[in-house]
Amino acid sequence: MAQRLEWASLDAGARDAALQRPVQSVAGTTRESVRVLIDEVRGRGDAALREISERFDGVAPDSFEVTAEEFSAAEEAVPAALKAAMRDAAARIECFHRAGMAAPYAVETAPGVVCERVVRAIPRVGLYVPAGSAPLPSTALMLGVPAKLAGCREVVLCTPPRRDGSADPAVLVAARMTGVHRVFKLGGAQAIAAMAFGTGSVPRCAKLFGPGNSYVTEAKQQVAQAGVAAIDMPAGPSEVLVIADEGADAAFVAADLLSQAEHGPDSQVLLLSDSAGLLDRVERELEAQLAALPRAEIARQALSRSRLVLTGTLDEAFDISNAYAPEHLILALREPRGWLDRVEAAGSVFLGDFTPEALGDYCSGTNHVLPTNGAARAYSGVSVSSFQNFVSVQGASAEGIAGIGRCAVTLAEAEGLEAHANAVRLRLDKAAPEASTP
Ligand code: HSO
Ligand code: ZN
Repeated sequence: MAQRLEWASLDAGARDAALQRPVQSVAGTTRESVRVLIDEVRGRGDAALREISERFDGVAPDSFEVTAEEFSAAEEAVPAALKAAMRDAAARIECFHRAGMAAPYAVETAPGVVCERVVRAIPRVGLYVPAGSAPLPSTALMLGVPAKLAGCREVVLCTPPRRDGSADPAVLVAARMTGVHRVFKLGGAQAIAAMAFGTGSVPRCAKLFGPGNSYVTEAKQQVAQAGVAAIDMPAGPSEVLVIADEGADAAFVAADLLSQAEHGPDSQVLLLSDSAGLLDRVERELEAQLAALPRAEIARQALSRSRLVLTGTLDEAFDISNAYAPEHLILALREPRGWLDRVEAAGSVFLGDFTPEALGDYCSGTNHVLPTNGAARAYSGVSVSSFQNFVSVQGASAEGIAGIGRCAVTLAEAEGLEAHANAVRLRLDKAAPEASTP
């Protein structure tokens, strides 16, 4: 079960160790086999995809692309209640993401000089929706909704085929609901390679999004490093950090820790509290609730590497959390909003006893594709702007260059870049002869 620690009794080394994520280093063999897979797909396209899918998924479909008939069958197969919940969630995700969209703007920085920023959708993007130990239709919503709001011309989605060669029907329904244009039954590193390089059947995408296992993550990293496709963010196993006070509900806290732990054996779970009593109660609750979980084995493995830490104060807990920069941060505190200013780095924050992470995972409206492995120090979760580029624009009139041209000439001369200076002087001669010489 979880490891109990008392922060005050740990030296610097032990504190570092307590905040260590478990082995992040990708085995050299994984790196090498991903490199080989990518090379095969780049070199031989669909033929390689067929062989690799046969090898890893046990199916080699003639066509990877999901057909209109398959979409219709999926609509039939998914229960009405699930479809309604997906529509409901999609509407709230859209509501929140629309409100955060960047607007173009223009400023006159000097008389006759106008600078603007315009927003352009990335024309073709690739989404990856995993289906490993659990298919995740919610991830299709989290990626599909902002892609659509951004206005991407073509949204491509890859999701692994099941043994019988079909795709998960709920993932297909979610994809269609958000207006994804083309879905391919492809998984793993081969799906990433296909979207990055393009094959006969899969179109080449400029940016790739979404979570996945270590092969998918490594493949995204490799295509990004090679400059072939951009990626949303570096990814690792999912993680949650809970800061709880004496008044927190131990059953709620334990349930939140377990909902993270059931994602996978490598999930990260941390609980910080200034109350030893609360930590005791949560420990008992974890045992009790774990027994009833279908994925208890997975959760138990994750919990074995998790930590319940007693801090001197809540303030100290925030210092620890900021150093760790968790993907999810739950504030099981009496005045959660009052502590928000203390949060420096986190993917997504959950305020108070009635905001479990599971709400954000599915349907509060925020995105669940978030920075892991400490990336929250410098990366943000997926939003509409993840699917857009911002292009700056400037226009100067004759009056404009007359006013600011000298500034450019002085800087150009200081840098010894005479052609730069000349490009400005020539205009100044025409626009404002009196301003062209100092
Ligand atoms: N907690 C996961 C997202 C998810 N949970 C999907 C359930 N389904 C990573 O943020
Ligand atoms: Zn989750």
